[in-house]
Amino acid sequence: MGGCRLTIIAIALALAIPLLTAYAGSPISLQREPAPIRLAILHGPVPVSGILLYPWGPAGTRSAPLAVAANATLIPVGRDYRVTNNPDAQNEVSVSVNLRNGKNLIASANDYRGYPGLPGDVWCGVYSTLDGARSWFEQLVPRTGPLTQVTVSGDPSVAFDADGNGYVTCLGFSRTLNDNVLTVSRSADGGRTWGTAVLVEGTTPNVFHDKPYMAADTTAGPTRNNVYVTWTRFISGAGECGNYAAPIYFSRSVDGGLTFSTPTEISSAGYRCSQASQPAVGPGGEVYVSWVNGNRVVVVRSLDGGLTWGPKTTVAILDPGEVYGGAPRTPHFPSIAVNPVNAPTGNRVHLVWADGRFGTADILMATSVDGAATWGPAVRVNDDATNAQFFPWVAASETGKVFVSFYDQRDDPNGHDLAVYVAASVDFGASFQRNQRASASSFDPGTWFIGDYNGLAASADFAFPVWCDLRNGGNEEVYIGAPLSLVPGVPRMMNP
Ligand SMILES: [Ca+2]
Ligand SMILES: [Ca+2]
Ligand SMILES: [Ca+2]
Repeated sequence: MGGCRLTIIAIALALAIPLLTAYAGSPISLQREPAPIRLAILHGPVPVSGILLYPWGPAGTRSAPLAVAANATLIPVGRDYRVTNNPDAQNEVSVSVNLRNGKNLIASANDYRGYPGLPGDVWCGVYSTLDGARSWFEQLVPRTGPLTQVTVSGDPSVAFDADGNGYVTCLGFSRTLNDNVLTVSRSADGGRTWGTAVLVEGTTPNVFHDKPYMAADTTAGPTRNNVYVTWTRFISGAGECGNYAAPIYFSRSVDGGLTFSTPTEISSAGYRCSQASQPAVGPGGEVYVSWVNGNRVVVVRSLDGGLTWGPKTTVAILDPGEVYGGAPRTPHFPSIAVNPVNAPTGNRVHLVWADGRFGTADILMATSVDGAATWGPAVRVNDDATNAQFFPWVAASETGKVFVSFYDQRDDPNGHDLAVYVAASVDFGASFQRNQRASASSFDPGTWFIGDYNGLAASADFAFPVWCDLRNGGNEEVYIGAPLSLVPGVPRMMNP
């Protein structure tokens, strides 16, 4: 078991750090991810189309939800939209929906078009829509503030706060120097224009910051509009992972992204071989963070906006299975969502991950009914028993619906090509309706790097899954599934 765990950790490190390189002079020597680009095509600056009038109401109001009849769920079925349209690759997608305008979403990805005029091969891409995902405005996170120090950036994630301000994290570094900055930029116009990047953590000797993720507090309580960022610090030298340590760090902004707090560690002894953290906020402003420590899925909670943290709880010991034998790689990152609507017996916290315990990789979900103190049994979300499912994400909407999205090989007779499916629950995760396909076509991932995860946002009765797609002749693009048709609820218990 020990040897197995070490192997898993080693794989997690090598696989989960896409944007790292062994920069000269650094004691950290980490594998650079296989860049999927064939040609570095530089292009002119992305135009910004002027000032946008706010399509939503005054601060503090929310749009009328795009809801349909009670007990019916509208989720994408075979209708998707192209978010990016660029010959270079995009992958590792994040998405968030504006609670004050359900047709305004922002998405982000590693965007291998690179920043105009720089030798770097990848930059944080950020995309916005105002028409419910039909059309998208593509741009790169402006190279401002601390990002001017670096030539490469990636691992972006996005969030909207309660007032409709958008945020994007961006991890900047250099392939040849020891520059390494973690930043957040803010947009007050739905993602069309972005302010100056603000530093969360800068270059630190012997440390590489990796895989940030973010969440914003959209509650009406005292922590409303707090912005939370978590990430992994890979620290070279002796540590719990042999010759390095990988603790999880946390920072927050309480002033709308103008400043961020001094980063603090939220892992501890026994939890410093970690990766893939994700913060989430509960209806009372509770802050949860999930991550994977070796093959252990862990959650920690704060009840004071991230100042202090309770004990770690173990959700599950995942059974990882490599779907493609490493090409493309399929790490097993968990995802967390807290239902903003309480079930009749209390709040629900959901964790999903890909797991091989039932044979082929499946999407499992565990739910906590006591604020992540204890966890219920793992429930299989996918209703296909013979093919592989992986790269899950979970989101819960302000009407209490729970959605899970994932890659799925079920539509390929050879069990190889990938489609995207969504599972929806209208009973706080106790059961799921039959899975609905969200992608219009399957694609062959070949040996490309398809990222380490996809994303999902939920709004009222709608799910917006985003993913990396290779249907366009080997041109990786970001796609999104968006609402199309009414699907009557078909309750179905999915306990395997
Ligand atoms: Ca990454
Ligand atoms: Ca399966
Ligand atoms: Ca592309």
